[in-house]
Amino acid sequence: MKKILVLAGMVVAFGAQATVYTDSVNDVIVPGSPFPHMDISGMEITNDLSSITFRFDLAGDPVVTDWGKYMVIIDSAPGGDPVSNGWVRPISMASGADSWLGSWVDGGNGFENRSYTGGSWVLSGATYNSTPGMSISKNSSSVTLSLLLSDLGLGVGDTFFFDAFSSGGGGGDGAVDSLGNPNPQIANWGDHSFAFPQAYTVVPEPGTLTALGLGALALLRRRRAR
Ligand SMILES: [Ca+2]
Ligand SMILES: [Ca+2]
Repeated sequence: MKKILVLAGMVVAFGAQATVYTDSVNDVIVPGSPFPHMDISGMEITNDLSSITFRFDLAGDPVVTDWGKYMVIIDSAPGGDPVSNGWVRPISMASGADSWLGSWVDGGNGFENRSYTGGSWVLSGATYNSTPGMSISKNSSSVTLSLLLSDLGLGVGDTFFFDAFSSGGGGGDGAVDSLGNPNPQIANWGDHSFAFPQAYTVVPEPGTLTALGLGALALLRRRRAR
Protein backbone atom coordinates (compact mmCIF):
# COMPACT_ATOMS: atom_id res chain seq x y z
CA MET A 1 0.00 0.00 0.00
CA LYS A 2 2.86 2.34 0.85
CA LYS A 3 4.36 1.91 -2.62
CA ILE A 4 1.03 2.70 -4.24
CA LEU A 5 0.73 5.89 -2.20
CA VAL A 6 4.25 6.94 -3.24
CA LEU A 7 3.43 6.32 -6.90
CA ALA A 8 0.14 8.19 -6.58
CA GLY A 9 2.13 11.07 -5.08
CA MET A 10 4.47 10.99 -8.07
CA VAL A 11 1.49 11.24 -10.42
CA VAL A 12 0.26 14.33 -8.59
CA ALA A 13 3.76 15.84 -8.54
CA PHE A 14 4.26 15.26 -12.29
CA GLY A 15 0.83 16.76 -12.91
CA ALA A 16 1.92 20.12 -11.49
CA GLN A 17 4.84 20.70 -13.92
CA ALA A 18 5.79 24.14 -12.68
CA THR A 19 9.36 25.26 -12.19
CA VAL A 20 9.66 27.92 -9.54
CA TYR A 21 12.56 30.35 -9.24
CA THR A 22 12.90 32.66 -6.25
CA ASP A 23 14.48 36.08 -5.79
CA SER A 24 15.03 38.11 -2.66
CA VAL A 25 12.71 41.02 -1.88
CA ASN A 26 13.87 44.51 -0.93
CA ASP A 27 16.71 44.26 -3.47
CA VAL A 28 15.53 47.28 -5.51
CA ILE A 29 17.59 50.34 -4.57
CA VAL A 30 17.35 52.79 -7.50
CA PRO A 31 16.59 56.39 -6.44
CA GLY A 32 12.97 56.72 -5.24
CA SER A 33 12.85 53.16 -3.87
CA PRO A 34 11.09 51.23 -2.51
CA PHE A 35 9.20 50.20 -5.65
CA PRO A 36 7.50 46.96 -4.61
CA HIS A 37 5.65 46.69 -7.96
CA MET A 38 9.10 46.28 -9.58
CA ASP A 39 10.50 44.00 -6.86
CA ILE A 40 10.53 40.48 -8.30
CA SER A 41 10.00 37.83 -5.58
CA GLY A 42 10.10 34.91 -8.00
CA MET A 43 9.02 33.44 -11.31
CA GLU A 44 7.04 30.36 -12.23
CA ILE A 45 7.49 28.79 -15.66
CA THR A 46 5.14 26.19 -17.11
CA ASN A 47 4.76 24.72 -20.57
CA ASP A 48 2.53 22.39 -22.51
CA LEU A 49 3.35 20.88 -25.91
CA SER A 50 2.75 24.12 -27.78
CA SER A 51 3.19 27.08 -25.45
CA ILE A 52 5.21 28.42 -22.53
CA THR A 53 4.15 30.72 -19.71
CA PHE A 54 6.31 33.04 -17.61
CA ARG A 55 4.71 34.39 -14.43
CA PHE A 56 6.49 37.24 -12.64
CA ASP A 57 5.69 37.17 -8.92
CA LEU A 58 6.04 40.63 -7.40
CA ALA A 59 6.32 42.03 -3.88
CA GLY A 60 3.88 44.82 -4.85
CA ASP A 61 0.76 45.34 -6.91
CA PRO A 62 1.17 45.98 -10.69
CA VAL A 63 -2.53 46.83 -10.97
CA VAL A 64 -2.44 49.67 -8.46
CA THR A 65 0.95 50.90 -9.75
CA ASP A 66 1.10 50.14 -13.46
CA TRP A 67 4.19 51.86 -14.89
CA GLY A 68 6.59 48.95 -14.44
CA LYS A 69 8.05 47.06 -17.41
CA TYR A 70 8.65 43.30 -17.19
CA MET A 71 11.15 41.60 -19.45
CA VAL A 72 12.70 38.21 -20.13
CA ILE A 73 16.03 37.75 -21.94
CA ILE A 74 16.62 34.32 -23.46
CA ASP A 75 19.66 32.44 -24.76
CA SER A 76 18.24 29.45 -26.62
CA ALA A 77 20.75 28.90 -29.43
CA PRO A 78 24.44 29.38 -30.28
CA GLY A 79 25.38 32.93 -31.21
CA GLY A 80 23.06 35.77 -30.31
CA ASP A 81 23.60 39.30 -29.04
CA PRO A 82 26.16 39.49 -26.19
CA VAL A 83 25.88 43.26 -25.66
CA SER A 84 22.29 44.47 -26.01
CA ASN A 85 18.66 43.34 -26.26
CA GLY A 86 15.39 43.80 -28.11
CA TRP A 87 14.57 47.12 -26.44
CA VAL A 88 18.15 48.41 -26.46
CA ARG A 89 18.03 48.77 -22.68
CA PRO A 90 21.41 48.87 -20.85
CA ILE A 91 21.28 45.12 -20.21
CA SER A 92 23.52 42.34 -21.62
CA MET A 93 23.57 38.56 -21.63
CA ALA A 94 27.20 37.66 -22.16
CA SER A 95 26.43 34.22 -23.63
CA GLY A 96 24.35 35.83 -26.43
CA ALA A 97 20.66 36.74 -26.30
CA ASP A 98 18.39 35.24 -28.97
CA SER A 99 14.98 36.42 -27.76
CA TRP A 100 13.59 39.29 -25.75
CA LEU A 101 10.11 39.47 -24.23
CA GLY A 102 9.23 43.04 -23.32
CA SER A 103 5.95 43.80 -21.56
CA TRP A 104 4.02 46.71 -20.08
CA VAL A 105 0.99 46.70 -17.79
CA ASP A 106 -0.45 50.14 -18.49
CA GLY A 107 -2.41 51.19 -21.58
CA GLY A 108 -4.34 47.91 -21.58
CA ASN A 109 -1.23 45.68 -21.13
CA GLY A 110 0.89 44.29 -23.95
CA PHE A 111 4.06 42.53 -24.86
CA GLU A 112 6.48 42.07 -27.72
CA ASN A 113 8.59 39.09 -28.73
CA ARG A 114 11.78 40.30 -30.38
CA SER A 115 14.33 37.97 -31.96
CA TYR A 116 18.00 38.45 -32.80
CA THR A 117 18.29 37.39 -36.41
CA GLY A 118 21.13 38.01 -38.84
CA GLY A 119 22.85 40.51 -36.59
CA SER A 120 19.85 42.64 -35.60
CA TRP A 121 16.72 42.57 -33.49
CA VAL A 122 13.38 42.14 -35.28
CA LEU A 123 9.80 42.10 -34.03
CA SER A 124 8.64 38.47 -34.21
CA GLY A 125 5.27 38.97 -32.55
CA ALA A 126 3.20 41.28 -30.40
CA THR A 127 -0.07 41.20 -28.51
CA TYR A 128 -1.12 44.38 -30.39
CA ASN A 129 -0.66 42.43 -33.64
CA SER A 130 -2.79 39.56 -32.28
CA THR A 131 0.08 37.10 -32.80
CA PRO A 132 -1.40 33.62 -32.21
CA GLY A 133 -0.65 32.27 -28.74
CA MET A 134 0.58 35.55 -27.28
CA SER A 135 -1.20 36.87 -24.21
CA ILE A 136 -0.54 38.95 -21.10
CA SER A 137 -2.47 39.22 -17.85
CA LYS A 138 -1.88 40.65 -14.40
CA ASN A 139 -3.37 40.54 -10.93
CA SER A 140 -2.53 42.18 -7.60
CA SER A 141 0.78 40.31 -7.27
CA SER A 142 1.86 38.99 -10.66
CA VAL A 143 2.28 39.54 -14.40
CA THR A 144 1.93 36.56 -16.75
CA LEU A 145 3.21 36.24 -20.34
CA SER A 146 2.41 33.33 -22.65
CA LEU A 147 3.55 32.56 -26.18
CA LEU A 148 4.12 29.66 -28.53
CA LEU A 149 7.25 27.55 -27.98
CA SER A 150 7.83 27.63 -31.74
CA ASP A 151 8.05 31.43 -31.63
CA LEU A 152 11.11 31.00 -29.41
CA GLY A 153 12.52 28.20 -31.58
CA LEU A 154 11.94 25.73 -28.74
CA GLY A 155 10.57 22.20 -28.50
CA VAL A 156 10.14 19.50 -25.84
CA GLY A 157 13.47 18.52 -24.29
CA ASP A 158 15.23 21.78 -25.14
CA THR A 159 17.04 23.62 -22.35
CA PHE A 160 17.46 27.39 -22.54
CA PHE A 161 18.98 30.05 -20.32
CA PHE A 162 17.16 33.21 -19.28
CA ASP A 163 16.89 36.00 -16.76
CA ALA A 164 13.85 38.12 -15.91
CA PHE A 165 13.96 41.84 -15.16
CA SER A 166 11.79 44.73 -14.10
CA SER A 167 12.31 48.31 -15.18
CA GLY A 168 10.76 51.74 -15.49
CA GLY A 169 9.19 53.46 -18.45
CA GLY A 170 12.23 55.41 -19.65
CA GLY A 171 13.91 53.98 -22.73
CA GLY A 172 17.28 54.16 -20.99
CA ASP A 173 16.13 52.53 -17.76
CA GLY A 174 18.15 49.43 -16.90
CA ALA A 175 17.36 46.22 -15.03
CA VAL A 176 16.05 47.56 -11.73
CA ASP A 177 15.71 43.96 -10.51
CA SER A 178 17.08 40.64 -11.83
CA LEU A 179 15.42 37.33 -10.98
CA GLY A 180 18.80 35.60 -10.82
CA ASN A 181 20.55 38.18 -8.65
CA PRO A 182 19.56 38.21 -4.96
CA ASN A 183 21.51 41.45 -4.44
CA PRO A 184 20.70 44.91 -5.85
CA GLN A 185 21.16 44.78 -9.63
CA ILE A 186 21.76 48.50 -10.31
CA ALA A 187 22.17 51.56 -8.08
CA ASN A 188 21.00 54.13 -10.64
CA TRP A 189 18.27 54.00 -13.30
CA GLY A 190 20.55 54.09 -16.32
CA ASP A 191 23.24 51.73 -15.05
CA HIS A 192 24.28 48.88 -17.32
CA SER A 193 24.05 45.34 -15.93
CA PHE A 194 24.41 41.73 -16.96
CA ALA A 195 21.93 38.85 -16.82
CA PHE A 196 22.26 36.17 -14.13
CA PRO A 197 21.28 33.18 -16.27
CA GLN A 198 18.83 30.58 -14.99
CA ALA A 199 18.01 27.32 -16.83
CA TYR A 200 14.68 25.86 -17.89
CA THR A 201 14.02 22.60 -19.73
CA VAL A 202 10.86 22.29 -21.84
CA VAL A 203 9.02 19.29 -20.40
CA PRO A 204 6.60 16.85 -22.04
CA GLU A 205 2.97 17.76 -21.38
CA PRO A 206 1.70 16.81 -17.90
CA GLY A 207 -0.83 14.40 -19.36
CA THR A 208 1.99 12.28 -20.83
CA LEU A 209 3.74 11.98 -17.48
CA THR A 210 0.47 11.32 -15.67
CA ALA A 211 -0.26 8.50 -18.12
CA LEU A 212 3.23 7.08 -17.49
CA GLY A 213 2.61 7.27 -13.73
CA LEU A 214 -0.72 5.49 -14.07
CA GLY A 215 0.98 2.83 -16.19
CA ALA A 216 3.54 2.24 -13.44
CA LEU A 217 0.72 2.02 -10.91
CA ALA A 218 -1.07 -0.58 -13.04
CA LEU A 219 2.19 -2.55 -13.34
CA LEU A 220 2.69 -2.51 -9.56
CA ARG A 221 -0.88 -3.67 -9.01
CA ARG A 222 -0.39 -6.52 -11.46
CA ARG A 223 2.79 -7.61 -9.70
CA ARG A 224 1.13 -7.57 -6.30
CA ALA A 225 -1.78 -9.62 -7.64
CA ARG A 226 0.54 -12.55 -8.37
CA1 LIG B 1 13.64 41.13 -5.93
CA1 LIG C 1 16.96 40.32 -7.70
